[in-house]
Order: sequence, then C-alpha cells, then structure tokens
Amino acid sequence: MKEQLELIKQNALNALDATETPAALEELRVKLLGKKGELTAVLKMMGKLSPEERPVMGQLANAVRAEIENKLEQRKAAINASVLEAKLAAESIDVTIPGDTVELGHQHPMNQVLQQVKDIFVGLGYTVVDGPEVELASYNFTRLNIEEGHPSRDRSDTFYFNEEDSVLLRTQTSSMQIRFMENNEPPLCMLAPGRVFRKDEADATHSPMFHQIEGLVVDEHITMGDLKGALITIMRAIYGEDAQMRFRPHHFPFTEPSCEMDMQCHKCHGTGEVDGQVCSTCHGEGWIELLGAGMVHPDVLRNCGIDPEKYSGFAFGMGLERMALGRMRINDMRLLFDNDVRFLNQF
Ligand code: 2NL
Repeated sequence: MKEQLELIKQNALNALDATETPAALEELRVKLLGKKGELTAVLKMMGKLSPEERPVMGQLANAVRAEIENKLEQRKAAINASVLEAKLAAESIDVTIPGDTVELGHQHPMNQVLQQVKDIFVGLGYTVVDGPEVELASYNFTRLNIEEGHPSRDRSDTFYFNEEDSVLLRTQTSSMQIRFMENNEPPLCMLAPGRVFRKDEADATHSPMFHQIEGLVVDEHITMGDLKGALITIMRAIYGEDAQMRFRPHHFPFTEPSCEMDMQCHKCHGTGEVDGQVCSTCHGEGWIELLGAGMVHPDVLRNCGIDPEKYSGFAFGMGLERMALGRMRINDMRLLFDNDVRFLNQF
C-alpha cells in the first residue's frame, strides 16, 4: 500500500507539472482528489489494514494528499499568471501606430452663402425669421394679392396637398412675412430665408426646390428712397463696394410700385462684349439681374392688420442659388444639389 501511495504521488506530481490550462488542471484535481479519485480509492481500503498499520498509512496518505494539494496550488498560480501574461500580450496596444485621421467636413456652399448674406442683414438690424414649408394658400397667395385664378397658383406650377388647393409647399418665403406682419407691430425689419418649391424641370438654371431670401421693412414714412438706399448698401456689401447698380420698373401683385435691380456685369463692364465676343457672364446683356423689390401694396398691409394710412414699407426677394453660382463661379445649378463630395470639397 505504501508503494501504491508513492506511485500515486509521483504520477500526480508529474501529471500536474505537465498541465498547462486552468480547465485541464481542474479536471486533474477531480481525478486526483475527488470522491472517485485514486487517492480516495486507496483510503477506502484502509479499513482492511491491521490496527498497527492503519495510523501509519493514514499519516502517509494525508502527507501525500497535502503534497498533491500543495503542488496543485502552485500550478494554479503559475498557470493563472501565464494566462494573464498571454492575455496582456494579446491585448496590448501599440500607441505609436498613427491613428485614423477624421476628415473635417464643412458647410455646403449654399449654406456658406446663406450665412454670409444673413450676417450682412443681421449687422443692419434685420431679424431672421423661419417658418413652415407646408403652407396655407392664404399665406402663400391670397393675402399677397394673388387671387384665385392667378397663373402662379396654377396646378402645373405649385405642389398642392389637397383637392381644394388650400395646402401647398410654399412657392416663396413671403408667406413668412405675412405671418410676421400679422403677429408684430411696426416698426418691422425682418429677413425670411428658406427653401421654396415650384414645379420646374431641373436644368442648369432651374430646380423644383431652391432657396429664397426675402426682406421686409415696415414703419412710418418708409419711401422708395429707403428701398434704393438699403438695397444698394446691401448688394455692395455682398458683391463688392465698386459694383454699379440700376433699377428697372417691374410688376408684382404684392408691391406697388415694383422694380427689379441689376448689377453691371463685372466681366464686360456693361458692354456685353469681351474681345469682340458675346460676354459669357451676362450673355451679352451687360447687366445681371439681382432681385425683385417694391413698396408693399396697401392691400397687403391691410390684409395683415396694418394701417396703410399710417405705415408704409418696402420688400424684396432674391434667389440664393443664383447668388451662390455667381459668387462661386459655378455654371450648373444641379451641381449644388447632387451633393457629390468631390465637387463640394472644392468650396
Ligand atoms: C423675386 C421677387 C419679391 C417681395 C418679393 C414681398 C413680401 C411681402 C409683401 C410684399 Cl410680405 N412683397 N416680397 C416683393 C417684391 C419682390 O421677390 O424676384 N423673388 C425671387
């Protein structure tokens, strides 16, 4: 029996030495020390020994057990240490590897132009106002003196949401100005930039969605002189202090009198020709159309609860895409909406 214990011990210690993983170690522990283990089997035979042999063998068996347990703890510590070491090695981070550079984006050219123009107006005291793109025909048309049956209300030009043609995608940001006049007392000095929608086929100069900026000033004693002074100041801030401007008579239902403002072509200086060729910037016109404007029609003021006997005002509207194309020397409006980053990254 003594030899048997000695053999169990030697085999156990050898097996423990050869074990490399926590799972194998646990399996071995059960095999060596568990209820169905070899050592337990030997101890169960103790009863068959003589009373003299029993304590001696018992002592020896306990010593063997203690030695195996000792070795087991040692191996456990050693294996855990090597597992940790392997884990740390596998998870180590090389802080010297260059990181992935995050490319910094920038504003869309449309928004850059919008921001620049807004800054100029804010500097002059204009309040910037935003509003709904889904509008009532009342705000978009009727109160602006655009009666039912007017061609601009036609279903082929306007996106309607219902059969009565009373809910639509706004075709101009004037709807916002009507709302503003309705809810505020003069003096008013406001700017309404935003998306507007018209049923246009997309080509180099048209898109069914585009951006507009409209301005409105209402107070006592506002005249056409205020309109001209304000617009010349603003357009020179946008296009350069030496820009030459002209006003032409025009017609809008919501202003009276109405006008359009042009800027002299910076390429041909108003001649329409460059080196004997038709100027490519103004197409031979000599002038570039900038905006439409006028004195707010008394009926429009009245429609918004403002007394036209006491107050008068001027208003103007311009397309932002055209301004962006001109300022950034882009020749096709569709480029602004394609959102190809190879194009956008140039601005
Ligand atoms: C253009 C012309 C214009 C207005 C917009 C306006 C707004 C109110 C009352 C009167 Cl609430 N007028 N806005 C006036 C004249 C011209 O826009 O060519 N836009 C692209």
